[in-house]
Amino acid sequence: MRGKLILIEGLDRSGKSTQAALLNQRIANSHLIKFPERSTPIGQIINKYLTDSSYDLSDQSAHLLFSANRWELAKDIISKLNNGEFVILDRYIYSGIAYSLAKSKVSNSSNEMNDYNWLYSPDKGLPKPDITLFLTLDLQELSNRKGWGEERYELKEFQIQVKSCFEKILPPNVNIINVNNLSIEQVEAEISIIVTNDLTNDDIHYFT
Ligand code: FDM
Ligand code: MG
Repeated sequence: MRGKLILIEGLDRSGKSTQAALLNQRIANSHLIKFPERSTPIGQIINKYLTDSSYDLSDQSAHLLFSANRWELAKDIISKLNNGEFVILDRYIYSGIAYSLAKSKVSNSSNEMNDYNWLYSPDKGLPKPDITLFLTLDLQELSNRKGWGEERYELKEFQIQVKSCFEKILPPNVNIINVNNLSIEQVEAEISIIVTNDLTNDDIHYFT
């Protein structure tokens, strides 16, 4: 039996990485992959872009690099799944589309960055998660959360755009969890129910 591909997407400060790590601990035989994966050749460029504000890339280049970073790991993900291992993803293509789209809303950027099909097409062919969860926060709570960091995109105003872009682009079968008033344990329990209810066995799916 192949392993399952489980994606946890979410707003910054929603507890996404905490939940991805907890789920990874709970499932025997699973691997956690966080995107961007900063250690690869392309990941190193992305890391520089995110952490060094003087290192500028065109918006299109940055977008394509995030997708290329997923392609760097695609083979590895597929082979793990075929080996019966689970793979938990912390961010994936929906972050790719939502953040780029959000950029186009805050600056007068080019047509491509505002074009869903253009943004989506480099990810076509990547393995598609069996289960996608999206952790969201109310706008008010998003504004109240502390801990915005130093990296590119870690600005409250930009995050509000990101939320609205995620809401536009997420497909209907995504499991949305509003974490506003929930403890870490409560979110963990909700995720656990969704994941265990959804373990049918079929072939790996791909984005088309
Ligand atoms: N990000 C992440 C993107 O802009 N596009 C992508 O495809 C992905 C995967 O990178 F601001 C952004 C989202 C976030 C930044 O992510 C770094 P982490 O989760 O904070 O490391
Ligand atoms: Mg971050």
